[in-house]
Amino acid sequence: DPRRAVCPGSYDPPTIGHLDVIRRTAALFDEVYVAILVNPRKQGLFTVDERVEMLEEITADVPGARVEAFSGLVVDYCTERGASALVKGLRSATDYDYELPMAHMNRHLTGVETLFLPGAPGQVYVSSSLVKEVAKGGGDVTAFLPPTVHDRLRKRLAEQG
Ligand code: COD
Repeated sequence: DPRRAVCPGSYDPPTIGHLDVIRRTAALFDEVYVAILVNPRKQGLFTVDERVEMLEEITADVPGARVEAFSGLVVDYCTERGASALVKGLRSATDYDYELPMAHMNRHLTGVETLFLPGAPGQVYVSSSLVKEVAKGGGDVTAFLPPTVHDRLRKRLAEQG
């Protein structure tokens, strides 16, 4: 059976930090499901369909990567896809404190394991929300986004005026 991992997130928008985690996961597993959480209560800057498109574009050259949206519990998504591990990027102790209870809960629920990869050094202070805030204010965020994502962000912010 192929070894499958899931990299879940909001990806609003996906960053170079996210892509680094996805690439490194792909190097360790046969297949990687990049799973975008559909959260009806939280409206993003990008629609879920737009996030799927962006992630498909930036992972086109990543072997074994597939992009999908999911709703509900991430453990149920893992079971449906036959994935034995969740892989998450770790930026700081704050990420760890936030992620550890979920890792325990998810293992309790189905036995799925959570693996943490330390974030790429130049990207660990970056989050999707920080990138959006800085870009809205006119700051340069090219160092943190794949070029195609950067283009889309500029267009979206221009549309919003
Ligand atoms: N470098 C390295 N890692 C990064 C970076 C970066 N620059 N930026 C983000 N990451 C990591 C984050 O630490 C996170 O692990 C992942 O990438 C995704 O980040 P985001 O911001 O896109 O997504 P989040 O944190 O909003 O996603 C949360 C989940 C969707 C993973 C989580 O809420 C979830 O699994 N929800 C599903 C519902 C569920 O099962 N809930 C019960 C859990 S017990």
